[in-house]
Amino acid sequence: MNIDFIGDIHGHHSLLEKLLIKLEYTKSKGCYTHPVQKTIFVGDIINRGPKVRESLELVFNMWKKGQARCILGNHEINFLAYQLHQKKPFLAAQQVQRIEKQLEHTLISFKNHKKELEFYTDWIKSWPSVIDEKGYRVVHACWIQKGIDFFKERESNSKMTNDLLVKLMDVGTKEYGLLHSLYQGVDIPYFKEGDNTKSTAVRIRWWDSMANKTYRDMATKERQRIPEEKIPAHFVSNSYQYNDKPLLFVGHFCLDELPHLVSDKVCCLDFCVSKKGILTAYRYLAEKKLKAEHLYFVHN
Ligand SMILES: [Mn+2]
Repeated sequence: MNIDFIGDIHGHHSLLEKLLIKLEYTKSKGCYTHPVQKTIFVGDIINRGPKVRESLELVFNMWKKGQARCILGNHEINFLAYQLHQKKPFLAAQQVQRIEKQLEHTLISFKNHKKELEFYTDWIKSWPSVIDEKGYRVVHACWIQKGIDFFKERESNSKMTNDLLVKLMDVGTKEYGLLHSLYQGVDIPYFKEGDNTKSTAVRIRWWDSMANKTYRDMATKERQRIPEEKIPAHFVSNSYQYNDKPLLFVGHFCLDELPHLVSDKVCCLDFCVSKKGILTAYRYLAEKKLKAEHLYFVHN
């Protein structure tokens, strides 16, 4: 099946429309469709941007028509946890504070639309964490088999449960660790020169080999600020490098550069819509190896 994979939208509704038009979708009765392509959104539809409610509405209309599917991003997980917390408090005060800051634009967007907020909350709960098909896979940030298996089993009925949400937000549980890797990626600590008491974490381009690489080589962003220090051997041997498997589509990383392929097998679709106003898609035509000419993007 031919699919257009679309990166993190974060409430940038007009950029999403611009991208769909570039990909030759047509709008009829409020819904964008394509005669040949299906659409998969890689998570993080909400937060940050100016039109969260409109973005959800657009994606929902495509979903309802059978045109599109979505997976959950870290922002949707936090959103669902927050919505549950409103009914049955379970989050720590610090977590609430952090999530409320993230949700600022989403809550403004739904201020006078409480019923819609409930409706979309229920719908988002039905999104899976993972799509695993014959020729392609989709996860928000990182493919770690142990975590993938866990979420696939828990979501076999395709619905995020309140019980699982509570565990996912509970620092220290196995579920929390798995959530972090799948939805946030892989962070590797390093110690600043002359201070071996406090470590800083560098989020890495986990899909690459770490052999003979420095922290700066592997960092997902702000590379000039990351030391050119070699990554210690014990991290290298625990590599997450993704090779020789179905193509994998992720979002999340808010990469610094202009859209490009980060590897032959892994396609990151997040080149930071909220900071740079770039929204990215990949047109998959059942190829076995990613092709640079299948990347499409629009900007403000
Ligand atoms: Mn994300």
